[in-house]
Amino acid sequence: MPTDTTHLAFVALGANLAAPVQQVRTAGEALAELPDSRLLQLSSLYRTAPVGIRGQPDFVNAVAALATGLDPQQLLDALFAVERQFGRRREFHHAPRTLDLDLLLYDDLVLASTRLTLPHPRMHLRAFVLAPLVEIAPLCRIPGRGSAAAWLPAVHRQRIEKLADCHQPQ
Ligand code: PH2
Ligand code: MG
Ligand code: MG
Repeated sequence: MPTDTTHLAFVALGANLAAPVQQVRTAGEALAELPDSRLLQLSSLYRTAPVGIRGQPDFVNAVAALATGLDPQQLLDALFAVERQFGRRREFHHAPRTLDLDLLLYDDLVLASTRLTLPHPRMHLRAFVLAPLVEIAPLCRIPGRGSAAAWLPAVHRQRIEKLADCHQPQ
């Protein structure tokens, strides 16, 4: 349970290797176990075309909302630790990954440090972030960019498909 001051953070989950649906689902469970934090919501899972890279398998993406008492750097470290648990190796920029966890938003904080830029600098250009984010937080605003939902038309050419909910019969 978050203690102290609670902050609202949004985290993007992505995987495109080794059973990505399972990876993202299990990663959602791992986020629920983060120290001093509570998982508020996990979006549906989406199958998405790779953006900015060629010749890689489709991704599975989702977005989580967390209440957390961690500060942004502590939260980033905790996310990297989960990535490592899932066997992530940082081989090269944009290498295929078993699990990628990106901190998108932390309250309405604007930050540019060597390790962390908030809001995530490309989140408003990516359907695989915007669609799950708007699903769980329709009124979400991106500091400096305005309403997240208002960016959706700009990314409508990026292929994205919501996967059936796991509890629904197939
Ligand atoms: N992540 C990237 C680059 N491209 N494309 C999709 N569809 N999903 C991702 O999670 C993704 C990407 C860099 O982390
Ligand atoms: Mg990423
Ligand atoms: Mg990342």
